[in-house]
Amino acid sequence: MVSKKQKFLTVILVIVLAIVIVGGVFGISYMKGDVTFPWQLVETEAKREEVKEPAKEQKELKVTVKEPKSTEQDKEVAKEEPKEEKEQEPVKEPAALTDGDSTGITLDYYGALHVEDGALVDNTGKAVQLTGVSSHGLSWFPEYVTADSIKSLRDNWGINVIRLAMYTSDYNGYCVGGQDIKDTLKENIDEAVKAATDNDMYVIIDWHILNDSNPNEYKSDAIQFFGEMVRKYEDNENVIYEICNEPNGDTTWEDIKAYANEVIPVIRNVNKDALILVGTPKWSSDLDSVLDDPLEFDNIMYTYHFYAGSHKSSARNALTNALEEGLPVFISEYGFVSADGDGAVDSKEAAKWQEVIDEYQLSSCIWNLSNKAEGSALIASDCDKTADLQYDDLSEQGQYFFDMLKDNTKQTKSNTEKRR
Ligand code: IDC
Repeated sequence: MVSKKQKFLTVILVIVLAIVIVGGVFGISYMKGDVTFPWQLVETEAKREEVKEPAKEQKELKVTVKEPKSTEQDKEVAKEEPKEEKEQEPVKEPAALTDGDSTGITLDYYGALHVEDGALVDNTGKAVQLTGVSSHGLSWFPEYVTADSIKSLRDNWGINVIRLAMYTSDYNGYCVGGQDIKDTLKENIDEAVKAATDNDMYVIIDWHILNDSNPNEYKSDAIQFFGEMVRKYEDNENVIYEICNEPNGDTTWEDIKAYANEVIPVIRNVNKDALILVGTPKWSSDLDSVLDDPLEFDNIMYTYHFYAGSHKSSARNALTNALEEGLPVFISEYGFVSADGDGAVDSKEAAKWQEVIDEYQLSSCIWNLSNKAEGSALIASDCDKTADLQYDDLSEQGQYFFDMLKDNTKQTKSNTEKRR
């Protein structure tokens, strides 16, 4: 016989077993995350929103960084945001500008420049040496003076100056091409000055007279042009004004002096400290005439140009004589090829010129940043790239210059160490 009590205990046991089995199955499912209680639904939605948010930010961030013509405000935002991006998830840097071959150096930026005792110095009186490139004519090859190209010169070559050769009379020159050409040239200059400033580089605005042998021919244009430039770049301590490239033909130092005495005050009235370069007779090679009768302004340097394939020891002597006399000289244009801008590198003469540049710590710009099919172009004529160049993209002179930058820096460093 089964007692009432036993029946009752059996029922209880069955109920307890059922609870244990159901509870166990439910517990395992809960652990696996298959069960969501109604009160958890609100929380889950909130979490999903949190996950979505950063993705939205990343998308916007990429747009901001890629935008080339960002305003100052945009730039600040762009500067701040990458930090956040890195914390969330490492994303590849936007289109790198440092993919080209590199000299591995970065030449110094010195701030405002002055001329003291025939030499270029910074605010503390420390010697300054600028080393860089000259553009070809801005109307011919504007694609090499863009923000990307200039940034890459700084990142890959390490140089600290670019000269903007704006022809006045040759091919679509400033004084002969009409208003549209004038406007375009000024836009090119503006982009280049901004890029140079952004990359801690000096920039020379070069009034590139050539077939108009005498700077007085377009003097009134020059006065108007430099007046406009100096107002625009009054606060840019990195802008250098070259008021005439290469006077030639029968232009005398007296002619140049008369021109300089009118143009220099136009610049100095706005920026009393601007560094100004003045061309010299005979394609900027006659320093003797200047020594006899220099200009009466401060912060002036006279230009001397050489092409190693054509100009040799007598030209070097003329330069070193003037330097020994204390004349401030800036090599605003030179080449290791012939004076017609073509031919092969004369490496024997080039090395001798380089010794003079090193010994006197001269500032210089090599002619020219383009891929024109001529020996002086730094880029091979079959290369269309305007930034991030590989060594193979360079011409013979381009490779020679690139190697020289590397070697020279080693040399300068070891000299500095020796002096300590
Ligand atoms: C040359 C260019 C060449 C261009 C020519 C225009 O290399 O492509 O067709 O000008 O006349 C200078 C001048 C510079 C010359 C350069 C080479 O300042 O404008 O460039 N040179 O001839 N002085 C000495 C040499």
